[in-house]
Amino acid sequence: MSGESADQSPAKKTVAPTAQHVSKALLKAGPSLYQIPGYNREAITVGIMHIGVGGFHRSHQALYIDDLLQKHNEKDWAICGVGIMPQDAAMHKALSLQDCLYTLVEQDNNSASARLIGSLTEYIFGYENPALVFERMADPNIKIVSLTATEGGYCFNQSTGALELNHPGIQHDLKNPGSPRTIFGYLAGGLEQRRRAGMPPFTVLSCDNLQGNGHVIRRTLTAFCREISLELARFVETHVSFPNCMVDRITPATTDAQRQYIQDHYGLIDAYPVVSEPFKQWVIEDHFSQGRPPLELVGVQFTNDVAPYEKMKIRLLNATHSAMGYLGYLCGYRYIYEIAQAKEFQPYLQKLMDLEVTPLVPAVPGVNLSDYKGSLMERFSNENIKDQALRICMDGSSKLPKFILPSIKEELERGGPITRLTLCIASWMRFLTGVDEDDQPIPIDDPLAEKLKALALASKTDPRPFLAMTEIFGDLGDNKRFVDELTDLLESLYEKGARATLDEIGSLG
Ligand code: CS2
Repeated sequence: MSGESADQSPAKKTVAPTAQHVSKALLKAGPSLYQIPGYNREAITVGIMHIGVGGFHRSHQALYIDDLLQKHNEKDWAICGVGIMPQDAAMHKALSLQDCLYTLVEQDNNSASARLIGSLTEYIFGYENPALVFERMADPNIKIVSLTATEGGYCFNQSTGALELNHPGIQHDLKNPGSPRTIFGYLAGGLEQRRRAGMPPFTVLSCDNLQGNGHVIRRTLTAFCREISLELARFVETHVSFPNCMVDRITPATTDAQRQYIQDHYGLIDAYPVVSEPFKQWVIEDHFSQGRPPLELVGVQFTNDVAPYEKMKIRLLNATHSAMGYLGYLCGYRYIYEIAQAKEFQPYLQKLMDLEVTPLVPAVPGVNLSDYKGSLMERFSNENIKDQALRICMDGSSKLPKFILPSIKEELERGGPITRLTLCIASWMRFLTGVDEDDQPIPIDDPLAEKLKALALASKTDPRPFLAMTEIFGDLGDNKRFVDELTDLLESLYEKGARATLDEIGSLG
């Protein structure tokens, strides 16, 4: 990652012991500069299978479960991690060598703490060994299959909400049920085994940033199962619980600089550590047909309706992230903290949240929205986690239809302001041309990268060809007010540049 620095100050420099590889052998030595699991990992049972073990799962859900094991002796909820993508090979290798242990460093502006997390006790590389995933899914002790499949992993049409049956991954899974490539093939296969065996199904818990993530996976999975058998679809619709939940913890992609920092400061050689901010939040709807871990003991909030929490988080945190990512990158910044701290960005971001998003967010029980937005700006400004602008800019084709476009639509319906939200779309389109204002290449990381780039280049200051992607924009391309505002902002970005456009929009009342 360009611009990486091995110095992850401000943690005080400590003299670490001779560095050792992370593995269960370290647990015998007891705590050191870092904490270790204080429970017997041999005596705990897997109760959760998690598909999509990346940085976020390991800084969030796996930590909550580790806390339960650590402080409340809850022995039934260890996690079996599953990777289903070819790129999960690196995680598989690291966790196999490390007895599934890894280092989590929580870092704020004044302190850092490291801990070896032990709640993940198995990891299966489903991409190479799908049969083993199915075998484990038939274990009656596994009561929950949770997911972090990214916003794009749910394969639905952004404007209709329906499962994209023509998606290559979905087509593959329907034709090759024994070796799936998507969450759908795994979930359907696992649930079908249980149905045939007369076993109760596991709960499916989506932990992705989608409004109504439980509703989304229920709808899309049922549609997928309908292609296999009506009995299975009916079983899924009637017997499987799909709680909605809101998840939150900013977790940058793991870098070599972090690996070095952990080795230098804690004496740990970890192939796949994770560094995150100290803040974490999880709000879940409480319907789990097969029971659940008592997560309320470790700070998780249970509620009957998670919708207001999700809307607040996705429309404020994730949307502001996107607004910072594209425009910030075009202005030459590479880290989110630099953008959040930049004086010229603050009025833009504040007004985006206050004027264009806050009016759409319903009252959230126990939350003061001004305080919430203040805490977001503080979290974004945390310079020690070095969250990458390019991490935020990944997969815009599936993130922006969830984070930004719904707010534009709702504002258009109520005749409210959209300029600042629309600047995020304009910046994305400018970003997608693949070349910045200094003629340097911009890396585009999106499954639709080629198509997006071609259309962004064909559009330039006339957004109509780009907006014709109705699978992303729905009918927004027919809205004259939106198209006019987007055209003006694109003209400004191309003619005056990113910084001048930011100044102009930031100074609007
Ligand atoms: C980010 C999220 O991917 C993104 O664009 O906004 O990963 C964000 O960091 C998390 O949702 C924070 O909980």
